[in-house]
Amino acid sequence: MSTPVILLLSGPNLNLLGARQPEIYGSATLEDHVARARTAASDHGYDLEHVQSNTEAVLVEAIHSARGRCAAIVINAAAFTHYAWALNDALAAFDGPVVELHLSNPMAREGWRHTSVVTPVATGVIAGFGGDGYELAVDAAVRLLSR
Ligand code: CA2
Repeated sequence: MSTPVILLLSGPNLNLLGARQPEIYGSATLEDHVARARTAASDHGYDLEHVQSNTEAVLVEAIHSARGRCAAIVINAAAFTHYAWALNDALAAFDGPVVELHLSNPMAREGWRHTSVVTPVATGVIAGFGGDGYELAVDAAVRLLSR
């Protein structure tokens, strides 16, 4: 049997992590976070696929391609979190657990970040734990899958 896959999705500008705004998002790069998530997945017997895009359509296509193929999705949709309803529709058509992830705690920030179009179709949310959130989100997905 093939190794089950967790899909990690990263939204716009997360490719800039480590280069700007370390006071909010930390100094680690996205590659550092993905490596931590991959190790956490591997520790539980899962492969981790990662897709980062600054384009909403690419993320929608990645969610479609996960249907029937990936066990769970972990998604940090970045600013798309707050308005990209096409992500909501695509995630609603995915059968497995969906863990919404944020480095910061959007609810403790500006008002426009308090709306998430991902939360209504997420199984749960990990937010505000910085880079640790990548391990926590993968662990949460694995726990949900073992229920
Ligand atoms: O806290 C998170 O993980 C966010 O998803 C990050 C998004 C933000 O829009 C969400 O409200 C919360 C922003 C990611 C952009 O990251 C940058 C990194 C370096 C320089 C500029 C932006």
